[in-house]
This record gives sequence, C-alpha cells and structure tokens, in this order.
Amino acid sequence: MKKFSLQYVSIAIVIAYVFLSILIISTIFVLGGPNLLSYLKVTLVQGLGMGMALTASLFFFLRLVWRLHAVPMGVAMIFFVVGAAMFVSVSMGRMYSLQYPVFVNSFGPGQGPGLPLKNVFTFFKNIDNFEVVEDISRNPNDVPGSKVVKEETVVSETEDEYKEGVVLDSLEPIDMGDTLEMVDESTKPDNEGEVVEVYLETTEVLSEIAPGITFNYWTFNNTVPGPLVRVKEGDIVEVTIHNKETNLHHHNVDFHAATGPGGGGAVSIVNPGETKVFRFKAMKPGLFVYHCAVPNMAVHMAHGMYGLILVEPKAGLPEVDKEFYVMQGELYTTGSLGRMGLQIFDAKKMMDGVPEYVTFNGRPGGLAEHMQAKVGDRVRMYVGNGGVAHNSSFHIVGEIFDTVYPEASIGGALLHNVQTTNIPAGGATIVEFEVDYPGNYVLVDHALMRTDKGAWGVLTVTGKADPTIMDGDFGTHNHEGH
Ligand SMILES: [Cu+2]
Repeated sequence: MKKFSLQYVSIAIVIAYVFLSILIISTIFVLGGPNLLSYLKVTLVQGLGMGMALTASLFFFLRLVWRLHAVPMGVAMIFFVVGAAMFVSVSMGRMYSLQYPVFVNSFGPGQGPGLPLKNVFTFFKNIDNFEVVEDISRNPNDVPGSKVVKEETVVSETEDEYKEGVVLDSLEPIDMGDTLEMVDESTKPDNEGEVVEVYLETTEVLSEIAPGITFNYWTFNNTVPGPLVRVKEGDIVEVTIHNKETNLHHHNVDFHAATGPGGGGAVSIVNPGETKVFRFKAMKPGLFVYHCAVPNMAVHMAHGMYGLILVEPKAGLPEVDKEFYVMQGELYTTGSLGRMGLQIFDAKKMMDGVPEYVTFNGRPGGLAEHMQAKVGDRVRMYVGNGGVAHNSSFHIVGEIFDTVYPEASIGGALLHNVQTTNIPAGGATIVEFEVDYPGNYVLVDHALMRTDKGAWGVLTVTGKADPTIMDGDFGTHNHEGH
C-alpha cells in the first residue's frame, strides 16, 4: 500500500512539473507572442532545467523519508527543511509587495527601485509595441558647433534684431502654484541671451547591449547618452519634452545647468503621450549633466536617461580641430555579464552598486571606430558620467591631457599635464590634448576591470610617426599572451 501511494505521489509531481511548464510557456505566448518567447528562450531553458532539478530532488527527498520507516526521522527531516527555510527567508528581509526583485526595500523619499510585478507583465504584454533601435550608442562625433560669435567677426546688430531672440511671453506661463511670486518682467533689465530651442523625446525602446543581449533602454531621443546640447552663457534654453505614446512610465528632465527646483524637473514631468515646454536661463558656464529625475531617479538613469549640456562662456572656448562627446554609464541586468536573451533590470544589483556592464555611450564598443584624428590635431573631449553608482577614473592610454577643466568647471583654475582625471557620478570633465603620434589610443575608466564590462573606446590617430617621440619595434609583440 505504501509503495503504491509513493508511486502516485511521484507521478503527480512529474505531471505537476509538465503542466506548470506548459502553463508558463503558454502564458508567455499569450502575453507577447513568438517575439517574447524568442527574447526569453535562454531564461526558459534555464527555468525548465531548474524545474527538472527541483522535481527530481523532491522525488529523492520523498523516497528518502519513506525509506527511513521511522516517524521521528521523518519529523526531523521536516524540521530541518522548515528551519532552513526560516533562516534563509529572514536573512533576505521581508517581502513588501509583489515586485521584481522580490526583496528590495527603500528608505528613499520616493518610490523604491523594485519594479512592481504588474509593470513587468505590462512590459511583456506590450513588447511588440516597443521600437527596436539598431544602435543605441550616440555617435561621439555628434557635437554641435559653437554658437559663440568671436569678437573679431561680430556684426553689429540693430536693436530690433537683438531683441527678436528674446520672446519670453510668447508661451503659456508656467504654473508654479500659489507659493511663488514671479518677478515683474518689466522691472528686469533686458535679457541679453538668445532663446535656444531644445527638443527632447523620452523613449522606451529595445536595443542590444551586445549581439543577442537585449535590454529595455529608456532614452532621450533614442540614444545613450541623449543629444549634446550646446548653448552659451546667458542663453534662454527652451526645452520641449515629449513622452512617447508607447512608453509605460512618466519621465522628466533635470538640467544641472539650470537654477530652480529640480533643475527643471519640477516643471517637466510628462505622462506617456504628453508634451511640456519650459525655459531656464543658462546662468553659469560649464559642462553639465542632464538626466531624468522622476522617482525612482536611479532606476531611470540606470536605464540610460542622461546626457550633457555645454554652456560655453561668453567669449567661447579656444579653437580645437576635433571635438568628441563621450559619456560613461552603468547597466544592471538580472543575467550576469554576457548572458544572452532579453535582460530585465535588476534593482538589487543597482542598490548594491554592482553593474554587469559599464559603458561608454550606452553599450560595450559604443565608441569603436568612431573617433579619428590626425597627428598635430588639437582634440577636445566632453566627457560625462551618468553613473549611477561609480566615479570614473578617466584616462587615455598613451596620452597626457594638456589641459583638464576639473569637474568641467569653466572659469576656474585649469589643470595641465594630467594622466587620469576623476569624473563624479552625475558630473563631467573637459579634456584637451594634442595628438603627436599615430596609432590607436584607448579610452578607459582606469578602474581597469571595467574595460571587461564594456567601458572602452578607441581614438585612431593617423599621420607620420616622429621617432624622437617614440621609437621601437611595434610589429612583433604578441597581444594574445599575458
Ligand atoms: Cu525617466
């Protein structure tokens, strides 16, 4: 009799496993069709394998308890399992709500970093509505020209033309609530800056971190980082922010170049499909980060929502031959480095500050083959750090920075002859150097294991080699060895 019932239990376990597997696969199919199945195939194989192993171990365990033929031994076994479960669950913390990952709590002012389970399902259900972006990486050559008119080329403007640029009352007034008293415009001196229009579209898209590894990036204008905005000191920056209709989250933008609540974040929160316009005056020169700042801020930044705004001083920056735009960032994925398939954002890893990927311009290899210069060129790089956890020890292998604008401060003391410069999370730097010798120069975060996580780029310099600068045999070194 006992033998029979054990067999029944074993069969029931196997049937339950098969039934559960079919249920999971059909749920995924119903939610997101064949596309979602294909994105999740690696996870499915792993999940089914784990299910098989658990089913078998449950089977073994039951057999073992049965074989002991002694009630006290059976009770002791059950005590062991329950005790172990109690110990493990307590050390993981309390589960607060249905979210992914399950055990992430927050003491921050806003919403915690875990993704509510319903958002995960909504994402799967809408997977076919998301735009697939072929290359998420912003081209580092994408640097707009300076708007500063240098002294010698200034053409005298008539007063009318001069004032035309400043049309402050052409827009709806910004609703600041009852608490703010606005300064009477007529009592202020004439604004001398131009109005510079900036269009930012917040998007949630699918793109590859590396071939076969897909991530749901959140961006400004479909690239990471968002566009480099270039204005000059005193300009009025008029930002139009549109949140794409297919998005699942609200977004906004906080400009570190702005002075006022939330750097504009307070007046730019947009729901999917919504558009808002706001203005700020670029009061201080420098290279500043902008980023999405709706709760949970770190979650939005860790999906790729950051970029840089350059506020040039009134006199402009010195002329250079080449300018590049680079921004470091981190990606926190549930799958470990190199794991194929669709990667879900991992809030626990973000809270712990352990990114799977560290990137220059959105993905590993994002800068590859994009940056070129000739021997003798003066090069300037605008380099930012979206973080969200780590400072960058920015360095170019084989170069020395002639000039560093530390922490991207313009108007303060400059540094000269610098090897590695620090870029805080949510900060930037400007480096300038002349390229003297042809070859490949690798950009790194000198916390060098991060190159293995994706943080590298190459500046290729062409031209004649001067043997007085470096001389030797470049042909025989075997790079395969260590
Ligand atoms: Cu956002």
